[in-house]
Amino acid sequence: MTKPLNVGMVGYGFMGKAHSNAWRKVGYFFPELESRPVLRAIAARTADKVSAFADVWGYETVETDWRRLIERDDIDLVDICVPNRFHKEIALAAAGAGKMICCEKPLAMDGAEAEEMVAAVERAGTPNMVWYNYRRVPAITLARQLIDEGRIGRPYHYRASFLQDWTIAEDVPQGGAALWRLDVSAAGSGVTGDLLAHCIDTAMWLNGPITRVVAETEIFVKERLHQETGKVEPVGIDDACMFLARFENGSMGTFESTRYARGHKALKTLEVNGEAGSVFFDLHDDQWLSFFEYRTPKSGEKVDGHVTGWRKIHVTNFEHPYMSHWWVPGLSIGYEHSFVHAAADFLKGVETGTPAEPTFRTALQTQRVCDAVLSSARSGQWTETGVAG
Ligand code: SOE
Repeated sequence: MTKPLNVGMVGYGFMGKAHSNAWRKVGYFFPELESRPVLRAIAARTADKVSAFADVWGYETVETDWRRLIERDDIDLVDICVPNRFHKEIALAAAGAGKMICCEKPLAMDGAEAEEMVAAVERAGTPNMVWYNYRRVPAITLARQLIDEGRIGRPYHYRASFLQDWTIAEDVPQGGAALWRLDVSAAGSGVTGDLLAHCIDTAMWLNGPITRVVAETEIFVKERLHQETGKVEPVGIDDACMFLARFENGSMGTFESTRYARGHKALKTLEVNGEAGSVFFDLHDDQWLSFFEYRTPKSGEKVDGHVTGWRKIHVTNFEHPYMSHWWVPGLSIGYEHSFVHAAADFLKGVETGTPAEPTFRTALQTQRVCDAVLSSARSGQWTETGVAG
């Protein structure tokens, strides 16, 4: 027996597409779920643009004020896909109306806002999730499985990077439709909240709480034309950020992100080195997980040094996370599927009562680390994150 679950989307940009696609496809590939998402309504300010998006994706109705969408009795779930500065207001209203909420990352502009959002959803007792989609790339989920199985042993190092190059030109404006990520008043921060937040979420999921950080940030282009004011204005976001981290489990981390790495479009990598093995992932090669397994030779055993090496696992077998829902072994999936998996896990969480991660409360921890990173970059000091296991 299936039952409809009415989705009300707020926003229709790049993430609006990714989420709409996920709600549309999840029932086809995870037919065991009871809930069948229905694209009931979408809200955005510009009537002709939101109507055009609704036609393409099959939304039944359109609102030009998100408040109207939240007031409607025929909406069960509000999906927030608008610039970060609007997340809190929409989430508080949606929680007040008792709706389920899925919010695009980062949860908020900063930790203080995120705390209010956590309090609101927990008061309302309404299911909630933040779309940190990379946890659900099967190769990354497999990395978590290998770590949980003890295959890398005691972790020593965590290394993460997220490199892009799309803001190098000085004449790229800030603010407005596609470029709000460059406007600090809309985004809250630059690469820290936009890109490193992904790396931090994945890192804490794989390797536990980050307790202290020391960071450096840089703004390479100091002024840009602001599309909304029409004036050249100071740039307030971090163009690049690097930080060192200490994890509660005693391991050390390095994190780097920039939008000025010429040639790199979305080079997201992670590596964990442990006493017994290592894992390495690269988003440009996202069906693969590299795994090195060290085995202490038994006494008298000859070590086959000439065949010792990294194993590259093609994460497409039915035994691999999520893959039994797709094609047959050897055939790959990609970026969009991480959102379908998030939608599936969310719905499963609603059905079983075990919430899908990251909830707003879990995503607040990522927000706290981001705050500590930005604060450390200002002070030049090691900074406690306040995050504990
Ligand atoms: C920025 O370019 C961006 O689109 C992020 O906002 C996404 O979260 C990331 O997954 C890809 O890059």
